[in-house]
Order: sequence, then structure tokens, then C-alpha cells
Amino acid sequence: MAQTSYGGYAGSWLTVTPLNHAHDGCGTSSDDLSSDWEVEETRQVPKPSAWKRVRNLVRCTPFIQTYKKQKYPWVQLAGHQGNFRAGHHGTIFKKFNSTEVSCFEKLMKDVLRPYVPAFKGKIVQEDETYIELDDLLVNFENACVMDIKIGVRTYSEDELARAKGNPKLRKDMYEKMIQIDSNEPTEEEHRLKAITKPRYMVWRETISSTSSLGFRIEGIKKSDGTTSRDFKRTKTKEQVMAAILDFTDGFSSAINKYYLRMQNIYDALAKSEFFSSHEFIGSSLLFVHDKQNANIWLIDFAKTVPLPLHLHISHQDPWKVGNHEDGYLIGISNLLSIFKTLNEKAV
Ligand code: I3P
Repeated sequence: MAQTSYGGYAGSWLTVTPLNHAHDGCGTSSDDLSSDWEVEETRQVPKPSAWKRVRNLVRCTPFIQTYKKQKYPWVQLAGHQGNFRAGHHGTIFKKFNSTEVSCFEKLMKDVLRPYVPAFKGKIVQEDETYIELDDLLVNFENACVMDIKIGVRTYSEDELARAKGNPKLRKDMYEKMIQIDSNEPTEEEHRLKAITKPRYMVWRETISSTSSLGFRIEGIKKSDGTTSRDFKRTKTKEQVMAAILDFTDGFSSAINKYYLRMQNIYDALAKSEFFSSHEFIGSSLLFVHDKQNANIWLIDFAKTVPLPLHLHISHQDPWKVGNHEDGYLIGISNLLSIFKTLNEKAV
């Protein structure tokens, strides 16, 4: 019942019972219209055309994944909508993104290989290019899924430079902002009814745990089929712990299994050539459990790029424009400590 985020665009993947929450559904959310709203700063913000609205609705329609006679309805909860489709036996197709493909090609030869979905190659279907990945959920029964985006920032240095050079106003991001805090926009932003993407992304990082803890919960799907993306203000360790306890409620062995897997991931990162040579932006950890099993994978590499030649990053030093630090290990260390505490409480 869950799905991954896609190439081309970071974002999380959760397959969920379709349309549980109207604001998480498709077609009407501002997420779906994001690129359609992009306008030059001085121009008036246009409304999306009727066709674009229909197109977005169509792209969001959930699909049915079948594996070993089980059927899973899939709806993408986070990130760019409409990027996935059912794959072959036990795989999914994700829209092609060259940055992500380059990562997967290297990851298949790296010590991180056991911690990422297996990459099966490229495939063209109905004039659209996809990558084929193992569906991480096929071996779970009625899977519970949580997506956590890692790192202290969610935009790349390139994106920031591009945005500075050519600032564009986003009406959809203004709307998302006022839904959470109508007092946040400046008078000028209220007048324009639009904000720039870096402005939104930085604010979003600050109100959630991204800037303070180096990760944020993006979405959770529980075993009863309920789903939530309502974690934009989940900021403190205590709030994160409460969300994880709720996520694992009734699954007594999950916390310990997650804790052990987090330790393994931490150790593998220390040995990984891929990790030491890349800047990880917008990449997530996908947590999946059922009554028997619990596992974690690294997913979403559409904004993970090779570091400039001869540049080394610690993945935990503070970020300053130009130093490429991503804070990935800050997030992993904090998550490890959270799971350690929860594990100690559980025994
Ligand atoms: C989105 C989130 C995504 C980002 C997207 C944002 O905000 O920050 O990571 O996509 O930008 O709208 P939210 O989670 O609050 O909905 P990228 O990481 O691909 O930039 P977009 O609307 O330009 O796709």
C-alpha cells in the first residue's frame, strides 16, 4: 500500500488507502499545481487552465499494484504527484531523472546497496521513460509506512543560486504558507499573494525539525489505512517521539528492529564511498513495518549530486553558502538517539 517518491523530484512515497484525507488527495491541492503557478516576479499570477486542472487530476489517480495475488491501491502522499506506476512482478516504475539514475548506478556498486531499493534499469512505456525499482513493500502485510526527509536543508546550492539570479514568485507556496500561519508573510508578500521558493523552503525547514534536528517527518500511513502529512510543525524531539510511538503502536518488535537497522545504516554510511563523495539533499528514509518485520531504506536521490572535485564535507558541520554541507549525519545521529531512547523505554 505505499509508494516511493520519484526521480526528477524529491518527495516521499506512501501508498495509502485512496483519498483518506481531502487535503492529502489529488487534483485540488496546491502541490499538484506547483509548476503551473510559476511566474515572473513582475507579472500577475495566473490561474491554472481548466486543462491543467484536469491533467493534474488524471496524473494523481491511484493505481493498483499486484504482487503474489495481493492488490495494493497506491496514492502518492508527498512530493510531486503522478510520478509512479505499477511495475512488473514486485517492482514499481518511477519517472526518469538523470541525477537519480546516476546515483542508483553508483549505489548498486557501493556498500549502501543493501539499504536502497534495487535498481533494475530504465524502461520506456507510452513514450514516458521510467526507472524500475524494487517495490519495498511487497514483503509486508498491510504495511505501516513512514517517510522521513533527512538533512538540515531541502534545497541545493544550485537551486538557491538559480533562484537568486532569477527570483520567481510562487502563489501556491504563499497559499501553503498562510494555511499554516497567516501571520508569516510580510506585508509585501500579502500584497503580491506570492513568495519565492527559497523563502518558502527555508521557512518550512524552520517550523519543522529540519533545521534543528536535521530531519523531518513527511508522512505516515498506519496499518488501519489512515494517513497523515500533518507534521509540518512537528519540531521537537518529544513531538517526533510521540509521532513515532503512535506510528509503531501495537507493533511491539518494530522499535528494536528499527533501532538495529538505523545502527547498520550509520555504520554503512561511514564506509560508503558514495556517501563521502555526494551532497544529499531532499533524500528520505523509508520506514516500513508489519507484525513480523521492520526495515528502513534510503530513497529519493533526485537532488543528490556529486561534490565539487576535491571538496570534502563532514555531513554534520553547519551549512554556509558554498560549503555544500547537508547535515545528513546530524539527522541520522538524532534519529539514532531517538530510537535508542524509545528502545530503552520499550524493554
Ligand atoms: C514541497 C517540498 C518539496 C519541494 C516542493 C515543495 O513543500 O519542500 O521538497 O520539492 O517544491 O512545494 P511541502 O512539503 O510543504 O508541500 P523539491 O524538493 O523537488 O524542490 P515544488 O513545489 O517546486 O515541487
